[in-house]
Amino acid sequence: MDQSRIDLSGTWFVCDDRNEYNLTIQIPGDVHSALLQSGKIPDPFQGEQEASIQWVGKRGWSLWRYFDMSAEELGRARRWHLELGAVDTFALIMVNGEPVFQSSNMFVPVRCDIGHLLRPGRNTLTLVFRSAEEEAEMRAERLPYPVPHQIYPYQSMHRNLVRKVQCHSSWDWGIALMAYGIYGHVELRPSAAESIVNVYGIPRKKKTSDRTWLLPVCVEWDRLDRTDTLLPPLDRFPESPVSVSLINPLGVSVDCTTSVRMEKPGSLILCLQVENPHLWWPRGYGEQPLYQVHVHFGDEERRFTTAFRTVEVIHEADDIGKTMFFRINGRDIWAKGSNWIPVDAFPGRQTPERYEGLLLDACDANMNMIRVWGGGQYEPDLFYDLCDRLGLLIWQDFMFSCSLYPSEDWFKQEVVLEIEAQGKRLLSHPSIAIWCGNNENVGALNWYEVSRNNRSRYLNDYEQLNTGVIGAVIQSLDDTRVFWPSSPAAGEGDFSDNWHDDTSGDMHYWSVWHEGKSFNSYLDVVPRFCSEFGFQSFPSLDTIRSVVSESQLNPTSPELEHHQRSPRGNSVILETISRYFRFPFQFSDFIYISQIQQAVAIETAVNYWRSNRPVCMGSLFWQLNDLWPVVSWSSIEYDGRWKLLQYHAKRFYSPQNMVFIEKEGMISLSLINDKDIPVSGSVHLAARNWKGEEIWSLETEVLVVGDCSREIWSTPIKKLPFDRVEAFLYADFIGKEEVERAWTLLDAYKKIEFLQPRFTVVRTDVNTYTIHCEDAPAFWVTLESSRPGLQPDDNGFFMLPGESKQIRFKPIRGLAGNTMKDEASKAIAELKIRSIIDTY
Ligand code: BMA
Repeated sequence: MDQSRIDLSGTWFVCDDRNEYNLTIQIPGDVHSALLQSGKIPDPFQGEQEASIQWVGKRGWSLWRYFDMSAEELGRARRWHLELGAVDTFALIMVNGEPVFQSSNMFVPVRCDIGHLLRPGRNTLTLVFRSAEEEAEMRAERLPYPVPHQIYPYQSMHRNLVRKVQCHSSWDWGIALMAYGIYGHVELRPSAAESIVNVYGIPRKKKTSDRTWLLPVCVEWDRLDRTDTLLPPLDRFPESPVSVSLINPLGVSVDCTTSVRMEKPGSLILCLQVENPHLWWPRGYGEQPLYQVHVHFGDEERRFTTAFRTVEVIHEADDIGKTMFFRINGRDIWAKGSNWIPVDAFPGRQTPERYEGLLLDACDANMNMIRVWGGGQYEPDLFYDLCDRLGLLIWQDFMFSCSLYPSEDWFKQEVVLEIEAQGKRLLSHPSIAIWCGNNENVGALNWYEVSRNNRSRYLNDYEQLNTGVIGAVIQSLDDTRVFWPSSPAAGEGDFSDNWHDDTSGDMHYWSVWHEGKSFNSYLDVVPRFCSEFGFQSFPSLDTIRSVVSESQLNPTSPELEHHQRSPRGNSVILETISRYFRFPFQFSDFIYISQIQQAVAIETAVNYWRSNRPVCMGSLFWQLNDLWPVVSWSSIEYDGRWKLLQYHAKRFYSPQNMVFIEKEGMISLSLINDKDIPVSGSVHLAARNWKGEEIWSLETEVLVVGDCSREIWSTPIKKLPFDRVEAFLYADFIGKEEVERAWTLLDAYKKIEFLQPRFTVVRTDVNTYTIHCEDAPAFWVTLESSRPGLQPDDNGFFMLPGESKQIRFKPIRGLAGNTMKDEASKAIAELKIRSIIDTY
């Protein structure tokens, strides 16, 4: 932080409006965390205690702190701006008892001049919060007609009427925790009479040249005398009041020509012309060189980071419908990733370590895109900085989800400020590939009786807000990216059902989970881009034990059922297990099978859709993370532990792999190549029986060019010289490239008489083991260590008899990151190893 700023984070005071609770609170942070830390509320994650904390969201809370300023310090600046990253949500901000600002949208950062109220000596900054829940109720009463939203068992009502993280009010994987707090930066910034408010810009390639780029840097400032709204005429500045330098990834200033365009009073654009910059690529496609822009305005300096790349969303008519895929620097990208929800239900626990941990985990699983889902939050700068650095593309929703929204003026005004603020904050990030209006709000038009009965009224409201405000504002700020109307959507101006129609745009394919269809029905569709599809599993026994009592270790116990928020969730999991697997009677086996099942479901979809490149060009499964310990669709548990799905994702998203597809009586093998170099070599394709004896095989030569998927073998299943239930198939690639092995079972798993493999486990280093498999092939080999905080670097894998594999246990990233740092050096006392036969 710049030396002259005064940091106001740290210990504050908090009390409720009945004066029953008086305590300290860490800011940035939230009231629930403070109450929990001082023992005033029970842990809402535990058992069914969520109910007993709901009162917190219904009260008003005041947060305050004192800070001292000397006369000398005060005299240093004409103005002092109070800057708060996010105020959640309705707070009257007061300085020394005088009101200065009323916040009403947590997505609009606060910046207000409080200089005139500061005095030498002690100053008091107070935020008087009123209940967002009550405000929402009041707004609902004032509406001319109802504006419904989705409702879950624990629910804070009318969340769609307040601009606050929508899932604070609960979700089908989320606890109801209506947070209050101050997040992000909390500081007092000395400002000159004129000072910078915003700097931002994203490079674009000059149309007439291959090597020349333009980087328009927008600089906005305000001035002391707010009544003097007119900027002095341009000739007052013989030269621009602003200067800009561009620093390349090596830290060297880049020579570039600059032109200046005055925009309107208080803003100008400095356009840099840059020759032949290093290009930024998504991970797996190239490097991520980042450039720094330094803006000087008087004595003030502001910086931002950006990069040079082009991004296109190719949405063109073809024989099927209309494509949807991302083209970066002219290269078509197969987007592999997942959906992101807020890191924690307690905003105060959304630490940098956890952001970094989750994003590195996404990278480790070969993802190249993350969708910031519209029911959550615009993430802090750190998230976007990390994505820029790691080459993770971002699908950025605006924060509207699963609901209808009002389109009255007061609401639209709040939204205009929000989109302007977030657009300017985020648009310089090269990782953001698309702006998307909302999550599933088109579908929501059909979810409620009122909107079904009066579709045109609600559709009109939807359009006014979505296209008329959200789209219009972001497009006025950023003409380099597409504004995609909604997810899912067939395209602009289309309000049809993209849950079932796979011909155009992005699809949410939920028929397997929500409609109970078989895993095979993932093969009934070839989405052009699947931005959501998911299947739930139970988290690990350690995670479950951390929130339910020992007597409740059963999927349908009251405490564990409370941690299942999808109304039919457990029924779907249990019913699906009984369709595919032998029913596990041990609780730990049940968890294990539920995770295999989830991994198989998502893998079935991804394998098929990747093999259908270029018709399908992306899959983002639902969902990467959890914000409390819960049964959900996530691939990573609340504490950062990987479920089997995340390990499978590492394999099914690997840049070069082979996949078996069984469809309409045929079995085929495809090789997928997302790299730009050809894969050539041979493939050993074989069938083995349950003892592991090879009973059939063939060798075939393959050549698959870059950015391509090709079927390399196929046959009617009936023509295989063995019965489905007798053997399984696997394929190994022999050649220079590292292509993942493929394997598949040919019958419902429950019909198969697996045999017991014999494992020998040898410790080769502190927590590194060599696992050797004998006697029989082993399916979904899974290791569990007695040391919480450590997890294996591979899991849920397949082994042939005679094969060995080295596994290293590493500290779980993120939540456990800091506390568990030295875990890796402590030896694991007990190592459990299992494969599917152990559940028989
Ligand atoms: C999707 C999401 C979420 C939801 C998930 C599971 O469609 O957009 O709203 O949590 O399904 O039902």
